[in-house]
Amino acid sequence: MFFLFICFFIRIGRKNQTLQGQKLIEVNWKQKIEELKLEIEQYKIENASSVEKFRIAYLGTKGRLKDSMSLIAQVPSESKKEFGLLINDVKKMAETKWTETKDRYENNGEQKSIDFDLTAPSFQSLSGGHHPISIVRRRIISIFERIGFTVEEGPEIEDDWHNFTALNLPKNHPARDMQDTFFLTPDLEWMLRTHTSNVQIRAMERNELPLRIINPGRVYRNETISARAHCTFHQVEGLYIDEGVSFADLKQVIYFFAKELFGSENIRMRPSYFPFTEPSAEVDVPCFICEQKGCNICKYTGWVEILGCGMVDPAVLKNCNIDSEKYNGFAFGMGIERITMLLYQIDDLRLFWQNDIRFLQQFRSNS
Ligand code: 2NL
Repeated sequence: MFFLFICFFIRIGRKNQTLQGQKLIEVNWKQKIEELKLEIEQYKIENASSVEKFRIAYLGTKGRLKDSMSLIAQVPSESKKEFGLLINDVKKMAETKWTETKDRYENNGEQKSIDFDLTAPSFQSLSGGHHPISIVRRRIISIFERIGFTVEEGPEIEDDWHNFTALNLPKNHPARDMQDTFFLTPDLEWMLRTHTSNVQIRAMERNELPLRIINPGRVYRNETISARAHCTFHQVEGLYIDEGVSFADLKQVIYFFAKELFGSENIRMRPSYFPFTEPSAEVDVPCFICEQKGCNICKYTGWVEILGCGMVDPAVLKNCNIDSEKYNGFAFGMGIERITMLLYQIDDLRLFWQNDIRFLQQFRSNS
């Protein structure tokens, strides 16, 4: 009996011992977390480098918080939840302290010491601009659009029919010699177009009349490059086909164009020759380089040519299956380079191709 009594007391004692031990550990982990919390609160962050030091010390992979997590092994299971909540709070607190101080020091604090004049003028941004040929092409197009012409484009590689034959320039016709052509095939069937008239032939072949089109584009001629000539250049041609179109209509369109582009109707029309128009004319404007006193640009005539035009030859209409008894019309063509040179007083055509920024930037403000 006595033995049992003793045993009973020993058991109670042990139980008390373990209870006391558990309490000890509990106090221990709670205390550790409280200490860590206090430490974090009191940590002084005074510059950007201590922000990083703080992060490594407390939030890093080998930091104090990670370390404290391992305490969980010693925490009795009924307190594990409480432990989790507590350590999470401390972690959140450390993270807030870190992000807030990081923002403060990295965005403002340390930059104040950077030697930079905030009042200095900003760097000039480089704005692009259009090439002078594009500026003038767009101006020409917009003038004709205002009187009902629509833009149409076509191929730069063309066959004999659309570039020559349909335009009243049959094979072996001497007028073909006026245009030195880049042929692409030995049978001379394919070539780089020598003018944009090919687009107009293609438009007329569609037989949707009346027709009022403007055709800008790049054209090619086998010429030696000089200040006045280039093997690649740009044209704008126009075509108007309807019933009862007269030369007076052509003249009015040209007057309107001259007034809009050059600001004056003071133009001169001279009789001329083109294989595809009859009658034909060339249009001159007063030489504004020398103010008609005479210079080598106007070849001492006081006038410079800006375009060629005429009434479309009935043979051309027939080639496109248009009834030339019912329909007629006019056509005109101009070189964009030539007009640009006149408008901006440029004396060397090669400047358009050299892409020299000192030349191009003079046109920057224009659209
Ligand atoms: C010039 C002269 C011209 C035409 C082009 C044309 C087109 C067809 C029918 C008749 Cl489809 N004519 N185009 C007419 C007269 C002159 O260009 O000096 N160009 C730079």
